[in-house]
Amino acid sequence: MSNLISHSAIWAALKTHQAYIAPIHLRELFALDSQRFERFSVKACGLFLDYSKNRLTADTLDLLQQLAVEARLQDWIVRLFQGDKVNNTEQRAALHIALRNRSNRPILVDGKDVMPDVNAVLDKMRQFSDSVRDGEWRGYTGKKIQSVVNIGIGGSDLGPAMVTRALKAYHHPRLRSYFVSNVDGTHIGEILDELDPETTLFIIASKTFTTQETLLNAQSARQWLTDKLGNDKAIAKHFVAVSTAKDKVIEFGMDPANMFEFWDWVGGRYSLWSAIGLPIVVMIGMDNFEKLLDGAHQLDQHFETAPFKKNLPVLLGLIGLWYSNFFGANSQAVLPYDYSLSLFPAHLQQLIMESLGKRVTRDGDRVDYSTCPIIWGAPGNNGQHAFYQLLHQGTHCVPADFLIAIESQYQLAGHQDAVLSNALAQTHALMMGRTPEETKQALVSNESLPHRVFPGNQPTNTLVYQKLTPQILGTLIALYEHKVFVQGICWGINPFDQWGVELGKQVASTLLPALQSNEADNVEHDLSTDGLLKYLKAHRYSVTRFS
Ligand code: G6Q
Repeated sequence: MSNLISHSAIWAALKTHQAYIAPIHLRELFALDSQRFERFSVKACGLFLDYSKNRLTADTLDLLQQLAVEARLQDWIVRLFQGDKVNNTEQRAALHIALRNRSNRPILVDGKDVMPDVNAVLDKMRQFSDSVRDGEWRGYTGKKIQSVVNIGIGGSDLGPAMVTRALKAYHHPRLRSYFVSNVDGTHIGEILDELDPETTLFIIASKTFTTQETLLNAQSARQWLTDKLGNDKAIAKHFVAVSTAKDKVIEFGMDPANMFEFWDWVGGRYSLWSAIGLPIVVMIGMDNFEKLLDGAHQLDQHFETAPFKKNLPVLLGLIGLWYSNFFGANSQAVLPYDYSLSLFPAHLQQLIMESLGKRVTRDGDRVDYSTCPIIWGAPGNNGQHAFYQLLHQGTHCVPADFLIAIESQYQLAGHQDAVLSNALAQTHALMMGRTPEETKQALVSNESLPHRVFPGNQPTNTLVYQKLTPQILGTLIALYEHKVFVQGICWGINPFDQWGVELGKQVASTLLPALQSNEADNVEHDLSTDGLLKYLKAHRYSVTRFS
C-alpha cells in the first residue's frame, strides 16, 4: 500500500470531480451564482484576494481542504511554528518565522530559545545601519558612504535585491544600492566602473562563505579597493560580512567585529528577514525594515490561526495544486501590476522552484504526480505587449496571479487609472474569452474568424493591496513562503532542502582545474563536454584586470 497522497481516496475523489468541472466554462460558473465574487474572495492582513475567476466550486474547495487534512497540514503548521526539524534531510528547523517573531514569544531549537540571538543581531543591524545613514561611519579617507554594494548569490541576493528595488521610495537620499551576483566579471566590472572607492561599502553575504561566485567577486572587490586606496587597512572601513560561518569570514581576512551572524535554521531563500537583509536596512532604515518584519509576522499569525477556508496561503496553495495535478498545468505566472515589484517574479522563481522542484517525498519515495509548476512572470502592461498572446490564445492552461496596487509610489495624472483598467481588462478577458458568435459581430468578413476567437477560461487570482509599503511587502512575501509550505506538505516533499543545486557545484570543481591547466586533461566527462573544454582552452584570452 503506497503512502503517496495520489493513492488516497480523496485524490480519487478530486479526479472524479475534475471530470465534472472540466467541461464547465468560467462564464457558466458566474452565470450560475450571482454571489460568486462574494463567495470566493477573502480579505486579510491588508490583502484582498479575489479567487472567483478559478475553475472551481464550493465542492472543489471542500475536497481540496480534505486533501490538506489528509496530508495533516494543521499538524505540520504547528511543527513549523514550534521549531521542529521539519527540514528532515538536513536535520534542521526552518525558522524564518522566528526572524520576524515580533511577539517575541520563545521559540526553541534543541531546547534553546533563539529569540535573544535574533534580537541581538537586529540591534547590531540597527546600530550599524544608523551609523552609515547618519554619516558617522566613514570610509578609510574620512568620507561618508554613498554606495552600498551587496555581493552574494541565490538566496543571498534575490530576496534583498527584490525588496531593495521594491522599496526604492524609502531609500536614504544620499545612498545608492548595487547588487553583484554573477561571476561573469562583467557584472562587478561594470558596477565598479561607476563607484568611488572612498565612499563605497561592500556587504559580503554568504551563509556558508564557501560559494565560488561570491568569494571571487569579494576578492575582486577587495583587490580593487586596496589598489585604489593603497592600504589593506581600508578593508575594515569598507567591508562587512553576513554569514553563519565566522571561521571562514576570518579566514577571508575580515574582522569578525564587522560580521553579522545568522543560523543554519535559516534557509537561503528564506533569509532576507535575517542579517542577509542588511543591504535593505542600510537603504530604508531599521524602522522600515521592522515594518517589513511586522507585515510578515501578521501573515504568519494568519497562517497559523485562520480556518483553511479563509486562510490565504492555504487557499493559494490548494488552488495551485488543483491546476498542477488535475488540469495538467505545468506553469504558473506571476504578474504584478506594480512596477516596484519588477523583481518579485525572479524572487518567487527561486523561492518556489528551489523549494518544490523535487521528485521524491521526504521519505525518499518517487512521486507519481507533478510537483512544482514552472514559475515565470513580469510586470503587467509590459507582459501584455509581449507574452500575454500565449495566455489568451495559446494551448496551455496557465494559472496566473495578478498583483494590483491601488496606489502607485508616484501620483502622475492618468497613469494609475491606466494600470488598474489594464489589470482588470486582462483578468476579465482571460476569463470570458470571445465566442465565435461574439467575434462574428465584430468582423466585416468571416475570413479570419478562428484567429480572432478567444477561448477564455484561463484561471486567475487577483490580489489587491492599497500601496506597496514595507508592511504590505512583508505580508506578500510571507504569503508566498507559506503557500510553498502548504504545497510541500500536500505533495509530501521537503520544501527546505536544495540538493539539486549541489551536482553542478561538484562538477564545476573538477572542470575548473581542467580549464586552468595547460596540460592535457586526465579527467573525462562526456564526449561533448570534453570537446567543448578543448575548444574553450584553444580559444582562451588572457585575464584583464580593473584599470
Ligand atoms: C537558497 C539556496 C542557494 C543559496 C546560494 C548562496 O535557498 O541554498 O540559492 O542561497 O547558493 O549560498 P551562500 O549564501 O552560502 O553563499
